[in-house]
Amino acid sequence: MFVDQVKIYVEAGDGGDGCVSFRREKFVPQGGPDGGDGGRGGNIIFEVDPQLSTLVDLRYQQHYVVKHGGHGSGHNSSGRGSEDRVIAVPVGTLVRDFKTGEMLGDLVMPGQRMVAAKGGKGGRGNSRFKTAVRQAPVDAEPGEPGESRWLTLELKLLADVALVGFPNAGKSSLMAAMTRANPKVGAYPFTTLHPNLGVATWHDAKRRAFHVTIADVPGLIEGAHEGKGLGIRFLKHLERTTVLLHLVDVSIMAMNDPVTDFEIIRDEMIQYDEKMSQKPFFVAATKIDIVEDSEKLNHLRGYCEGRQIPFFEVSSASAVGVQPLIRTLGLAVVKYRKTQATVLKSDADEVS
Ligand SMILES: Nc1nc2c(ncn2[C@@H]2O[C@H](COP(=O)(O)OP(=O)(O)OP(=O)(O)O)[C@@H](O)[C@H]2O)c(=O)[nH]1
Ligand SMILES: [Mg+2]
Repeated sequence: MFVDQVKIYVEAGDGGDGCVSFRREKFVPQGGPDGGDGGRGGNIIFEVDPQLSTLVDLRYQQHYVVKHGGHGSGHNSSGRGSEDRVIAVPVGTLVRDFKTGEMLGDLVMPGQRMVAAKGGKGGRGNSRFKTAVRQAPVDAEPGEPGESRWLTLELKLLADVALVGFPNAGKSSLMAAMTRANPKVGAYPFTTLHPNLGVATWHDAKRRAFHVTIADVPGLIEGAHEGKGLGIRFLKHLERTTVLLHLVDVSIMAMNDPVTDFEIIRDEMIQYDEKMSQKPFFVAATKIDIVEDSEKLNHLRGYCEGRQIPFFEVSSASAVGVQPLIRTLGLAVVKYRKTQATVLKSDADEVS
């Protein structure tokens, strides 16, 4: 099951209480204070696990509570700290405070961690309160309470390339041809009900391997931005992809004019979010192994050439055109990553 929004409760451990105790030994009259400190309460931590692609595990478990740190005891023994609880989340998880809506974190890098609720410090035992003039303090601190709150987690996929198009355009088939992913393919609309992720690999002239993450998004239809079909729910996953690859069926299976198909999808995305118009995008004509007369293909090619839109022809069935497409997408993504790195660097320069 694909789940991209959950609400969870996190409660970190309270710190253990400090202890009030005095040394009692047969030949040591009036032994001083020896109450130990409480242990710290464990934190609740989110950690990005690149293997995950949904928040489904958090749908089934909603409450995360860490137990308190151990209390201090006599003989100056400190309480044990309680262990942190680590919750694995997928790449692209946004964390918000449920009550205030405040954005607390954006977890984008594999292995990245964020403290979701901080454990309380242990209280000090009475041996810490001894001074020259107070030889027998009877005070000790209680442990600090651990942080607790309700959080909303929202997944917005972070893929380099998203495959977009009408149902049946051939998105999942191309995904299967480009990556090791094995999405469901079917000769009926809306075979794909949630986004799938896969990784395509290509090599540059020096045989260095590059990886490009690809998202196969459920088919869009006219009115998607208003919720038609599978609608808006999945359009949000396109917000954070770098490159959009429009797939347009030009084969004998296609019902409509390919240029109209392309324009409808492009329009839907821009109506959903104006920023989509700024993303680099490519067009690929699909299923070219079953093109009978080339009218549709030529029409789409002419349209793209006239507008300087990078245009490709592919067949997932025969793998024609797939490798050059991966390479071009890869180069576009690498170029984008470089500009991002420069942007980040110039930000850093400004700060320093
Ligand atoms: N001959 C041929 N058939 C293809 C090719 N690509 C896809 N098809 C067929 O087209 C139909 C739809 O393919 P899918 O890959 O499921 O299309 P989709 O865009 O993922 O569809 P939805 O998930 O419903 O949006 C299936 O019957 C595929 O077998 C191709 O390159 N050549
Ligand atoms: Mg599909």
